[in-house]
Amino acid sequence: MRLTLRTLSGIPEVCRPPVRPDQLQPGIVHIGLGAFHRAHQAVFTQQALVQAGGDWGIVGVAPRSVDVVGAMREQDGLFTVTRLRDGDASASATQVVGVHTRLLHALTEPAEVIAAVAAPTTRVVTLTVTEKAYRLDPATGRLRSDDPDLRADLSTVTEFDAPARTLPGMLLRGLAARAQADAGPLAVLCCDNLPDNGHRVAGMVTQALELLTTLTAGTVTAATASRLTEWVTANVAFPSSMVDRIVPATTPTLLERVERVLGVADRAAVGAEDFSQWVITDDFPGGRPAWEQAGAILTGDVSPWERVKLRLLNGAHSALAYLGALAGRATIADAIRLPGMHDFLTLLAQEVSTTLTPPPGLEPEKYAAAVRERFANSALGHRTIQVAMDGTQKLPQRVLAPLADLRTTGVSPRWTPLVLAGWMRFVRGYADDGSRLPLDDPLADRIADALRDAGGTDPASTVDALLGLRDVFPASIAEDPVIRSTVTAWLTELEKHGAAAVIAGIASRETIGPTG
Ligand code: CS2
Repeated sequence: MRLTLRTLSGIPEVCRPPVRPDQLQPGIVHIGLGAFHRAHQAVFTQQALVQAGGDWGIVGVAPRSVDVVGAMREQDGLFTVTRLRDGDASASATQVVGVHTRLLHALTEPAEVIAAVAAPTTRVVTLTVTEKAYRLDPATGRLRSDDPDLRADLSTVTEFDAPARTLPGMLLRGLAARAQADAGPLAVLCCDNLPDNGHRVAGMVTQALELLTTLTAGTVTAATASRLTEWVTANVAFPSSMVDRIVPATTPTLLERVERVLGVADRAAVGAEDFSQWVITDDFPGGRPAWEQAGAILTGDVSPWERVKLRLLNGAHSALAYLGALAGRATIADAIRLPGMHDFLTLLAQEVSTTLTPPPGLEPEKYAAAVRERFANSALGHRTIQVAMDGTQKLPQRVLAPLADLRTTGVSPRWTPLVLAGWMRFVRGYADDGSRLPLDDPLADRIADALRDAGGTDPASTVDALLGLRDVFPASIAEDPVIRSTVTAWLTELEKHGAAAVIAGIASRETIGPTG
């Protein structure tokens, strides 16, 4: 038996959803049906509907994988979110969410997806597709205009029933269809961990439109491109948002727990920490759900929030992922329990905080301490390998941007370079005990080529080779002698002693660690 509208009455009352998908009208198209969306935007939207109502049901679109779409369809759009807390196995920790009015699979149902974006009832498109899907150059944030999949998508931008290969391609098709139907203004809201994410996506769309005008192949004429550009400029807003909730990949243990609690199976279940935050630029020309009534902060400028979060939370998360994985720790909670890790993360946060202008009332040291407590939640079982993936897409905003800012103010950073050195050792593919580490990164082949072509396997050659990936490391980082020598010194330490010993020695090595 599965969780469905029909079996809802049999599950414990405390778990039942406050709204039902069959009583909602859609107003949002969400692209990216991963665990994060289900535990974040879906939950905020449900709460906003409870508080203020409105036609804000969600049409959920999975770009590639069909699994979640299949599972949610079989469950009438329903799924559960379980709050994961040590020692809490209560039924009330599991809540059914019922805001998805329709589920679509972009690869096999491209025309339906485009029609949903073009529908006048749709007024917001939200995105959680991960950093790499935007096809942006990580170092500059500019669209990778030489990407063959993207070019193929753009040259067929008005073929609405052909599946798009890329997210920018899918979005442009949707906007082209909406422009054709003149279906009214729209907000495209990025909910991925990118810096200035609204501006990035706006830039992505503008650059894709420029590219469109230069492409001669395909069915697109210059007139189509310029009409579309005009329509987008007049009708589409790209608010920014800072999203925060730790949502690890679903495990078999969680599925079993949920089935025990509900008495029926939920194949789209997700587990998450209790904490949840959403800060959004209030720029929605077609209206929006009353997310502020669900606890979101609607503001004029998200960037101070987003910078604090990317640098103090995500930066520390990546540090734990690489150094923890090297030290043989399977989860983030295990990694933060490495002796000395708290001291290191505290020093790292102090160093990074000098690059921040936090929003009023936010104290970076307190924020960083609260983040460390969240990471220590062992009920999450968040794997270091999961956070370690896609490093080339994550490090620029989490680690390289604060490094560059520190250098601009004449500081010689000491702790941030250790995170970079950890990544460099991690991508060599072996933990400190010699076991293999997987490299899951869109630039994995380029990393492998760079390491193979390096002059040697010593730390200096490794640093040279990897900093040569210029679409990841801008010249301000790659050519800075202080950064190069500090990263090389930390990599040498990591190779000599292993990550656990380096971290254990941090507190006592304040005066003897690499200083550049
Ligand atoms: C993590 C984030 O996987 C990762 O890279 O750092 O997904 C993190 O859990 C979220 O941003 C928390 O809001």
